[in-house]
Amino acid sequence: MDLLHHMLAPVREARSLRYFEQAGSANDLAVAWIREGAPAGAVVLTDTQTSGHGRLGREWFAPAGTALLFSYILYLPAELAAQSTMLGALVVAELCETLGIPGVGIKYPNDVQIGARKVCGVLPEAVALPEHMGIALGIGLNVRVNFAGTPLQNTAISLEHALGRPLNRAELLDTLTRQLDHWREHIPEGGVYRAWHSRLNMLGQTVSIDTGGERLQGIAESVRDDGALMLRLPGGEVRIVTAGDLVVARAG
Ligand code: BT5
Repeated sequence: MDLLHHMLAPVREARSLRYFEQAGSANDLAVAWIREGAPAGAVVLTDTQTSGHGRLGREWFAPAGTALLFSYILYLPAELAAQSTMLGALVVAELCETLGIPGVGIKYPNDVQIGARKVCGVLPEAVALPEHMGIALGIGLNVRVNFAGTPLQNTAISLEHALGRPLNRAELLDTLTRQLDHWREHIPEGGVYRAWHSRLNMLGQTVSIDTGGERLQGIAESVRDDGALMLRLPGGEVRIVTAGDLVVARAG
C-alpha cells in the first residue's frame, strides 16, 4: 500500500490534505470544502470512489489501490477558469515526460494520453464565489489499473505498464501538487496555455466532434486560451467549437 500515513507526510507538509480510503467523489468533497473556505492548494485524496465521475456524469473506473484520485483546490478569476483543465493536463503530461515515458500527449479537451491511450482524465468543477471562482480540479491518473477484460482495455493505459516498473502514488501526488502550485501562478500570463498547447497531439489532424446535437468533422487547427477549438470544415470555414467529445478520425 503506497498511500500509508507516513508516505503522505511530504504532501501534508506542503498543504492541507484530506485523505479518505473511500469516498463518493474527491471532486464532490472538494466542492464542499471550497464552500467552507478551503485554502488554495488544498487537496482531497481518496483511494477509491463509489461515484467517481467524468464529464456528463460518465463513470470513472478506478479499483482500490490502483489509481491516483484527487481534487486540487484553486481560485481563479472567472475569465481564466477554463485554463484549470489545461493546468491539470499539463502537470500530468510533464510528470509522464519526467518519468521518461515516450509518446505523451494531450488530447483536447481533458485527456492525457500515452500513444493513443488515455492515462489520465481531468475534470474541473467550479463554484461561483463573490470575487472569483473556486475550482475543484479533479484528476484521475491510472497508476496500476488493470484494464484487461474491461471495456477500456484498448483505450486506456496505466503508468506502471507504460514504464515497466512500480511507482509510489504518494510520491507522484507530491510531485503533481507542487507542480500545480508552481504552474497555477503562470496562468494569468499565458504560460500554462502555451505549455499545454505545445503538447496537444491532435492538431493538424482530421477529427470529428460531437458538440451536443451536431456532429462536425474537420481539421483541428488550434485551441484558444478560453478552451475553444478552432475547427476547419471541409468547405474552408473555421468554426469555433466550445465543447464536445473529440474523435481523431485519421492522421491528416
Ligand atoms: C474524464 O472524464 O476524463 C475526467 C475524469 C476525472 C476523474 C477524477 S477522479 C478525482 C475526481 N473526482 C471525480 O469524481 N472525478 C475526478 P471524461 O472525459 O468524461 O471521460 C470519461 C470516460 O473515460 C468514460 O466514459 C470512459 O470511457 C473513460 N474512462 C473511465 N475510466 C477510465 C480510466 N480509468 N482510464 C481511462 N479511461 C477511462
